[in-house]
Amino acid sequence: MNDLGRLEDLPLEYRERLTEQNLVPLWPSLRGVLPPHVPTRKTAPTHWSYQAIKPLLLRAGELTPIEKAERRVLVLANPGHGLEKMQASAAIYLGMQLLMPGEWAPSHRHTPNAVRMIVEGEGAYTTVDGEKCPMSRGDLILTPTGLWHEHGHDGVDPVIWLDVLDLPLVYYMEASYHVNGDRQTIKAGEGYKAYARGGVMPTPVFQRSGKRYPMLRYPWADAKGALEAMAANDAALDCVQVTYVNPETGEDAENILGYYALMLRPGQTLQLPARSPACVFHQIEGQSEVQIDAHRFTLQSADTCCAPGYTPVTLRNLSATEAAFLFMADESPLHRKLGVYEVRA
Ligand code: 1HN
Repeated sequence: MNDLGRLEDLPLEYRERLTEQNLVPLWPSLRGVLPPHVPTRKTAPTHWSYQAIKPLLLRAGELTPIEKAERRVLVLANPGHGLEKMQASAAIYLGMQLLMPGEWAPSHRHTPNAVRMIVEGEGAYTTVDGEKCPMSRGDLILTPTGLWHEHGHDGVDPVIWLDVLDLPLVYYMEASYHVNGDRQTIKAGEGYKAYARGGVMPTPVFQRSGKRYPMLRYPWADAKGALEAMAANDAALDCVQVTYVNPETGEDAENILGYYALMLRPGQTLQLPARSPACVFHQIEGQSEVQIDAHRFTLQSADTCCAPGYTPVTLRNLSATEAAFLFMADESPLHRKLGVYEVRA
């Protein structure tokens, strides 16, 4: 590979004339934006401990009333991007949100897509597009682009969940904005009940609904049941994984980020190949070790970590007797749509 000319090789007077005309020579920066073989990644392997987050989040509950926060969230920020960027990866935002009993997070909609993975507490709910979605540990609730959503809490203990959004990407695209709305009227009919069985789906007039988001809540009991059935059905199956999909089409549940649940059998080590998208792991049940390059993290219950793209990841269940369950989010739908998705053996 030949060395390309540097900026300093050019006469100062010439560089100034370029600047005056809002012009920049490409060749001094070409290798920077187009490095050989492997992209430059700011996404650093990073681990966030739930045990460390929880007291700080509860303190935020005392320091900042919900009316002053709208959404009371501590953002899981990747130091590789700079904490102020509020990014876990190029396209993924992560935050831990707290709702106290009786609190109300008012209705709004926005262009970024979101999901929440419920971590702790009972009695809270999100109303999405008029559907009341109860929140229980391990449930996944979608709030896709443009859909009204608000959170309420009729229980007695604090409720905490993990928010996953494609905000960094949508913001970078200069397409991120929100609209505030009125309290929603709750409609009858719950997608997670109607679409609760994978092999059959509602076709009331011999037709699928054709809705882009027919199912908004994915109960943990169903996802876990699917994983356990898969594991029992094929003892040789290495990667016991399900994808959260649109139950009518089998397509990814949302347009930009992909969501998955994974089971590690007792004592199992699972090697994931290097793939172009960055990826997030969140421990729903059990304990796992995650190896990303030279970094090794222990994920205790409700811990979260992220891995850059183009990097192999090894997961290990730390229990020899119990299965471990992880929630994953990644940038695969985005990479596939853009035609840059890669798996490297
Ligand atoms: C948002 O709308 C929620 O509705 C949570 O709970 C986190 C982070 C950035 C932008 C919008 C929510 C968010 C958010």
